[in-house]
Amino acid sequence: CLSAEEKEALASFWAKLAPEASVVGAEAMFRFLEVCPATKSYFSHFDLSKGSPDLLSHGEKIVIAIGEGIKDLDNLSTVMIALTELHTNKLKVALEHMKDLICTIMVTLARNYPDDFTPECQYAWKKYLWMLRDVLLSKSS
Ligand code: ZNH
Repeated sequence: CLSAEEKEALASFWAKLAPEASVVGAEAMFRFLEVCPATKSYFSHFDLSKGSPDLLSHGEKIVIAIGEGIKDLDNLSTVMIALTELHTNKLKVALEHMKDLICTIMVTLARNYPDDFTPECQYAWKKYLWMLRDVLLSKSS
């Protein structure tokens, strides 16, 4: 569970990240596909070259969804209901792949926001993204 300080840290980080959602999201996706090449088959209909329009658009969707969660941390499973259905039941995303994406997202945040991504902030992000992972990969249906 997140403390009030951690929620605040995520909210203020989100204010910086939101305007750059597509560029930062595309970088995270490009890294993810290099670090976890087995997942390229999920995106065979995309242009997977660095900074491609497909990666910008998909990266933005992922980052915006992360932001929707930050705005409503106490209701994460409700906010994510459609994305849980997609990732758990339709795509059947593996836990290992979800972990690799979370890792590449954190590396991308650290690289783009070196001053803001303090160890305390990283801890809050880790806790939040692990909560999100558990919600997106719920086994409840
Ligand atoms: Zn995912 C999709 C988010 C992880 C795979 N995604 C998606 C979307 C979103 C997301 C928002 C869109 C939806 C619509 O359109 O409706 N994801 C997300 C997040 C995360 C994720 C937030 C974490 C954190 N995913 C993931 C992983 C994978 C995936 C790990 C693999 C492995 N997704 C996916 C796919 C899709 C998605 C395949 C579809 C794409 C297209 O478009 O086709």
